[in-house]
Amino acid sequence: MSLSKEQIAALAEHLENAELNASAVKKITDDYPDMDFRDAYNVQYEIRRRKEARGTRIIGMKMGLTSRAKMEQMGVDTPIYGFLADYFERAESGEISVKDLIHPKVEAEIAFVTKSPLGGPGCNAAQVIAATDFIMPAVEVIDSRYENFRFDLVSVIADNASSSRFFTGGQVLAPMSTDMRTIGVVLEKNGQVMEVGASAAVLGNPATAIAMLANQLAERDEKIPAGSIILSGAITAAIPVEAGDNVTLRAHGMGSVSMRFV
Ligand code: 0L1
Ligand code: MG
Repeated sequence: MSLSKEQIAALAEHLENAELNASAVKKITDDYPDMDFRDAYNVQYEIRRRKEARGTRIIGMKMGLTSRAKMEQMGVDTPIYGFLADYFERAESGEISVKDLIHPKVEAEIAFVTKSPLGGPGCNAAQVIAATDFIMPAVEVIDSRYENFRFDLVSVIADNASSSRFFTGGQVLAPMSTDMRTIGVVLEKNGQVMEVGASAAVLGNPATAIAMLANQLAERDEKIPAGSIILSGAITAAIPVEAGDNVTLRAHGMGSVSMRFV
C-alpha cells in the first residue's frame, strides 16, 4: 500500500465527481504510479462509503473482466469487482439518458440473485448454486470515467470497475434448472446482431465468477449478503452506444431484455 488516508479520500472524491458530472479524467496511476490493488480497492470502498453516507443503497456487486474477450479488449488479465448502487438499476424496456454518462458501452451478462449469504475463502460454484435464488439475463452499461476508456487494472478498480447502469429482465430461472455453461446470448443494436456468445465464456461457468467474488471479498473480511444482485461478467465484448440506439439482449431459454438510449 502506498496511499495515505488523505490521498484515498481525495482520489475517491475526484473519481466520484467524474462519475456524477459525466466528465472524463486521466487515469489516476499517471499521478500515483506506485498504487497497488489494495490502494485501488480502498479508493473504490471510499466512493461506496461516500454514496452510502448520502443515503444511496448498495444493492449488489459485479464481476468484471471475467471473459477472454473482455480481457483482450481491455488489455488486462485479472477479473475484478465493483459495487452496484440503487440508482444504477433500470427497469426492462426503460430508457437511459446518455447525457448523464461519458462514453457508455453495453455488455451481455447473467445476473444472480442470492437467497443466503456467500463467503470465502474456499467458495466454489456448487455453493454459489445452493445460495442462488434465481438467475436472469442482464445488460450492463459500463462507463469508464477515464479518457478514451484507457486505463490499467489498478485505475479501473478504483473507478468501481466502470460500473454505471444495468438492466435485468426476461425470464428468471432457478439455478438448477439449466446448464449455466451453455446459455447462448445474442446482443443486438438497432435490430442488427452485434455480438453472440455462450455463458461458458465467463470463467467456464458464470457461477465460478460469483465464487471468485466471494473469495476476493473474503480478503477484506466481507461476504455477499442474501438478497444481493450480482452481475457475473460480460459474455461478449462491450459495444458502444449513443443516443437513438435500441439494444436487445436475447438469452436462450430466458427471454429478452430491451432498452433505449436517449
Ligand atoms: O464489467 C466489466 O467487465 C468492465 C470492467 C472494467 C473494464 C471496462 O471498463 O471494460
Ligand atoms: Mg460487465
